[in-house]
Amino acid sequence: MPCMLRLAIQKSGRLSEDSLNLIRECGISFVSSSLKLKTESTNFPLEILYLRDDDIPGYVADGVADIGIVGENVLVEEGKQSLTVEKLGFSKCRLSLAVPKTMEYNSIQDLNGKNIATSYPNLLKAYLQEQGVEADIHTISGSVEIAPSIGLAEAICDIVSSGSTLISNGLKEVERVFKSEAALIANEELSEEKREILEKLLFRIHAVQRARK
Ligand code: PRT
Ligand code: ZN
Repeated sequence: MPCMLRLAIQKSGRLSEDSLNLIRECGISFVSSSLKLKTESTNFPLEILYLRDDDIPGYVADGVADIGIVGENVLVEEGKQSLTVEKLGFSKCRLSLAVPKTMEYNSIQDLNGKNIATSYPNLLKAYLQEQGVEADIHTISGSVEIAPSIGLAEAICDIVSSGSTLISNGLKEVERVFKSEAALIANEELSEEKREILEKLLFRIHAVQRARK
């Protein structure tokens, strides 16, 4: 069997369409179906695996997939930033701290002793430490924006892009913790053959990026 590079992308979510478009714009053809978990390109030695975004860094680190496309927020939260090959320029967003719009807020020190809900405890912890703030981090996996209104937390730390979700939940953005975009990641011990395929893929990605500018 010819050597193939295995790419992990998000199955369905905010990264999926732009990830697939990038591969297609590289001239790589494949048939994708929402029911399939795996597909092979018909004109390039690439196999695509469709996964939950949170699983992508781990799969690439373990070599189950050779390369992947994932948000830097997930990558750094999982402590896998060393896998980064390069940033891809889409799915831009930020991880921000937000408080109820009625709360008086002057500086990050106002969060001392507060209870903060987030799905990104590691990124938040590092930021608070750097700022010299001691707060209680409450980790929840979703619907973080409603935590203050149901009395679960006094502040939140969540992904923001337009800011409209915060506004519609009566919150205001007060600090930017982390800036994120999609990144291409790779296993650190690729075989010579796979490394050569990755180089070819990168060559095409760079051409696509130049053409987009
Ligand atoms: O099912 P799976 O686990 O694969 O997906 P997921 O639900 O965990 O992730 P998904 O698809 O929501 O996001 C994938 C990645 O897209 C994230 O990890 C980020 O890198 C990036 N991204 C870009 C965003 C956003 N923009 C974004 N706006 N991720 C989430 N949001 C959410 C945010 O959590 C909040 O609920 O959108 C809301 C805020 O949006 P605004 O525009 O109202 O500010
Ligand atoms: Zn996820």
